[in-house]
Amino acid sequence: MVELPGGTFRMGSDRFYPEERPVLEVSVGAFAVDRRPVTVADFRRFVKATDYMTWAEQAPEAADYPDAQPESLVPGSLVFHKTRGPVDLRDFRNWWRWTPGADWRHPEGPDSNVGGRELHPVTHVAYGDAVAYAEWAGKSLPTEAEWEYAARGGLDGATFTWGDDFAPKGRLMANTWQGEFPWQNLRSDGFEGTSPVGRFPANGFGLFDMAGNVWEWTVDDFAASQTIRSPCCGPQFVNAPEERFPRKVIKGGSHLCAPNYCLRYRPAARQAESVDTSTCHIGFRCVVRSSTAT
Ligand SMILES: [Cu+2]
Repeated sequence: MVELPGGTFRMGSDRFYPEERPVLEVSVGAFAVDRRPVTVADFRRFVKATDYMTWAEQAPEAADYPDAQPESLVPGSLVFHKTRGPVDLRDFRNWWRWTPGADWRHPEGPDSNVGGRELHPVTHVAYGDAVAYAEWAGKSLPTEAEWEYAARGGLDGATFTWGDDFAPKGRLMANTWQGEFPWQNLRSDGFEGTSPVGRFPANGFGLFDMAGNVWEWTVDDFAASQTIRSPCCGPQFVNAPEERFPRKVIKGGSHLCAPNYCLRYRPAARQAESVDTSTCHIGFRCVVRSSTAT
């Protein structure tokens, strides 16, 4: 982990999506943060030690999903599928598929596995799975402010975690989507899906993958007052007031974020995700708050 002193910074951005506004001055206390997202190997150690079963590995309760078809009340998770050509970007069902048998060990479904991906971020973890891991590790999940403060790496107000230029000297600094989402992945960064953690340059605080690769869970509830006019590459379940599961803020963007659709590989970017949702592009990292001032 990396120890960060507390500090005050400008959180949010007024240059991109409405849910990032307004820019506010925010202070955070001292804390330590994982240098990298939690990997498949890390998560495997946790599961071995505790026999933990993730949300995706358990059948959803019918009572929680009154509108669901019985055949969809089976263990599973959301998997991204590249389309054959351009599609209506307003309907995420064009590229997200509820996939029975998809889970952290089977990221593309029951016939897939994580062979060769032990050092990739763990995916298909719902919010409760991330909390359970953090508790086991003696850590916590970050608040949104802690996460954004860490992601900015000391560059106050910069667009990206590394500065204002997306590709300084032509170098790609994070695992994002190049090409036209969701059908053309040019792989200019070398990866179509997730990438091993730490493959791209660290930010000013020595933290890896604070942009792109996978979205990361935070403990903050997504403020109900904020409207979402620009749905992300992610499944954007805007729950009704009687929602059964609260929505949390996720941060950082993912390997699915593309400029033509979702320019969210930025520290200010944020999305709402229902706590019961797991996907192939959401993971997490942990923090430890300093309990006493010295
Ligand atoms: Cu996105």
